[in-house]
Amino acid sequence: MSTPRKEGRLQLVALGANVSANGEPLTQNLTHAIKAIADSGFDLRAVSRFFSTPCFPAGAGPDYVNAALVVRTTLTPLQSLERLHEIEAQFGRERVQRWGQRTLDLDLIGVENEVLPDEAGYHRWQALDPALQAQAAPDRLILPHPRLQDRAFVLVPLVDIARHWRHPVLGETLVQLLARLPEQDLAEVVLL
Ligand code: A4P
Ligand code: MG
Repeated sequence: MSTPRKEGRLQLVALGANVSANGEPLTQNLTHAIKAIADSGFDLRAVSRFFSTPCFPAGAGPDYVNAALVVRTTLTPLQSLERLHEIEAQFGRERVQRWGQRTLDLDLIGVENEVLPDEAGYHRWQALDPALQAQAAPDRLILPHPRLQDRAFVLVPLVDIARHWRHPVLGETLVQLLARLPEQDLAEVVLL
C-alpha cells in the first residue's frame, strides 16, 4: 500500500494585532483569527505560542501580540495572501496608515523555497532604503517577506514552530537569522 501523498505546500504565516477588534483581549482575537484561517482552506500544522512585543516603530502605538503558523495548503502563494487579506477584512482591519495600528495583520512569510517575483525583485524590496520602507508598499507578492530577517516580532514566534526552515535567498535558518538580531530586540519579546 502506498503512503498517501501530502497535498499542497507548507507556508509560514505571521500574525500580529495591537488593537482589539471588539474589546476582547488581543490573544482572544488572534485565537479567533487562527480558527478562521483553519476554516479557510489551510491545514494548520503548527501554531506558535503568543508573544507580547513593543510596537515598531517605537512609540507608534500600543504593544502587539504576535504569533506564527505553519499551514499546508494547495492554494498558490498569491491565493493564500488574498485569502489572508479577506480574513483581515473580516476582523475589521482598516488600512489607514502603513505600519499603522491594526486589529489584525496577516503576512505570508515564506513558502518552502519559493522566491517571488524573482531574485532581482526580491532583492529590490529587501534592500529598500529604510527611510522609504515606511512609505513604499509592494504592489505584488514578495517572498520571502522582505523584512522578516529584521524583526524579532516575526522571528521569535516562527522559531517556535519552524526553526529549521532555511531562507532560500539568505541561506540561513530561522534560528541563525534570529541569532543575528541585537539582544535588546530579543529581550523585548515576552512570552504570554
Ligand atoms: N505584500 C507583498 N508581499 C507580501 C508578503 N509576503 N506578505 C504586499 C504580506 N503582504 C505582502 O502590506 C502592504 C503590501 O505588501 C500589500 O499590498 C501586500 O499585498 P499590508 O499588509 O497592506 O501593510 P502592512 O502590514 O502595513 O505592511 P507590511 O509590509 O505587512 O508591514 P509589516 O512589515 O508586517 O509591518 N510591530 C510589532 N511589534 N508587531 C507587528 O506585528 N507589524 C507591523 C506591520 C508594524 N509594526 C509591528 C508589527
Ligand atoms: Mg501585512
